[in-house]
Amino acid sequence: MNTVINPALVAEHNAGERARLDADYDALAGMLQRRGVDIEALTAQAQRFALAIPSWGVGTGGTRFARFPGPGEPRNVMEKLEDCAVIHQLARVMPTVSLHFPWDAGDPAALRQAAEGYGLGFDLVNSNTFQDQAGQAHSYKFGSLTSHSAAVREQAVQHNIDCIALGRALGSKGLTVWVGDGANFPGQHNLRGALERYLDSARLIYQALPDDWLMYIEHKLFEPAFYATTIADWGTSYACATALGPKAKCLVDLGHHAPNTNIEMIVARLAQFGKLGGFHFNDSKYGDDDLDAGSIDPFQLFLVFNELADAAQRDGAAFRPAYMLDQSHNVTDPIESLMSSAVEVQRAYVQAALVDRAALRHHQERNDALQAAQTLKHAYRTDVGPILTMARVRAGAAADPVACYRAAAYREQQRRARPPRAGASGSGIV
Ligand code: AFD
Ligand code: MN
Ligand code: MN
Repeated sequence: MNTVINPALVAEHNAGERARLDADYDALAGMLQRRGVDIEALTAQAQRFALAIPSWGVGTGGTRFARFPGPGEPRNVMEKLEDCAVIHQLARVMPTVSLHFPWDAGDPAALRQAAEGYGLGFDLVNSNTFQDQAGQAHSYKFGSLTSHSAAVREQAVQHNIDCIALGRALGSKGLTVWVGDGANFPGQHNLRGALERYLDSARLIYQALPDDWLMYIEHKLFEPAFYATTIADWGTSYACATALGPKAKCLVDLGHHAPNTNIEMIVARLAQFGKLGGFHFNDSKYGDDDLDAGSIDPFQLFLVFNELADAAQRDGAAFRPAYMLDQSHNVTDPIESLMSSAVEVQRAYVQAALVDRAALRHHQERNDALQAAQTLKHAYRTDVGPILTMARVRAGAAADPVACYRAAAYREQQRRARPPRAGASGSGIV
C-alpha cells in the first residue's frame, strides 16, 4: 500500500505512547470485566466500524460570507485522494471516499487506481444540481428536479444518471441526492405541484439504478430555499422513498433539522419502517452549521447510536446504514477535523455498544424512568478512549492521529507543493 506519511514515523509515535496505552487499556479492561463486559469484543467491534470521507471535506469550507482558504489545500480530486490517504493511514476508521460530481470529475479508471494504491475504496456518489456549472445549458436558479421547465428537469435527471455511471465505474453502490429546490416566497411554488415534479424526476433516476444500488434521499430544512424547501423533512423523505420503491432510502444529515429536534427518534422511526439509508454526521448549534461531529452535543450523537444499536440488535446483518461525515471546516485543518470527528463518531458507536440492553428493558418495563436514564448515562460516561486507541494501534494507525499528523509536518510540505491557484480564494460554501 502507498503510504503518504512515513510508516517509521507512525511506529515511533506509537512506541512513545505504548506504555501509557497499555496501562489505560488494562485498567479499563478490569473495570469493564467487573461489569461483565469483554474489552476485546469491544475493541474488535471498534475496528470493524467505518465511515466515509466526504471528498469536499478535505478542502477548507466557507460560509455565505467568505471563505478563508488554508495552506496546501488539495486543488483537484487526485490531491483530495492523497489527503484522504493520510486520514486513512493515521485514523483507520475512514477507508472510503464519497465523491461529489461534477466537482470530482476525473477518469474513473485513474481514480480507482489511485484510491486502490492508497488502500481506499469509494463510497456513495453525490450529485450536484444546486449550482450551475460553466457551460451548462440550463440554469438551476429556480430549481432542478422540481423545475417548471421540462428541459431543466431533464438536464438534472441526466446529471444524476451520469453520476450513477461514474459511480458504477468506481465500484460505488449508491447515489445520494440532495436538492436545494424550494421557494423563497409564499405563493412562489404550488407546494404540492413542486413535490409532484420532484417525484416524476426522481422516478427516472430510480429507474436508472443498477440492481445492487440504493438511492439515498437527503432532506434539509432550509437553505438555499428560505420559505419552503421541497424535501425539507424526514416525513417528506420517507413518503418519497416509499413512493419510489425498495431501492430508495432516507439519508439523515444531523444538521438538517430545526434546533432541538429529537433526531434519535427520527432514526428509530426510519429504522422501524426499513427506510433508514444512512447518515451525514456533523454537529450544529443553530442550523446546518456543519461543525465537527460531537463538538457541540456528543450526547445526542450517543443517543443516535443507541437507536442504531437497538436496530442492529433487532434486524441483524440486514441493517447496514451508510455512514459518512459531512462537515465544513472553516477554522481548522480539515485533515485534523476529519480524523478527530471520525473518532468521535466511533466513540459514540462503542459507547452505545456498552449500553446494558437487558437492564434498560427491565427498567422500561417497570416504568423506572430514573434507572432507565441512568443505564444510558452509565454507558455514555464510560471513557472508551483506550479502546479506540488500541483499535488504531493494532490496525497500524497512530495512537494519537492529530499529534502524529502534526509531527509529520504534512501540511507544511503541501503548502510548498500545492501553491494556490489564482481565484481559488473566492467566497462560497465548501
Ligand atoms: C449540503 C448537503 C449535502 C450536499 C453538501 C454539498 O448537506 O450533503 O451534498 O452540502 O456541499 O448542505
Ligand atoms: Mn449532507
Ligand atoms: Mn448540509
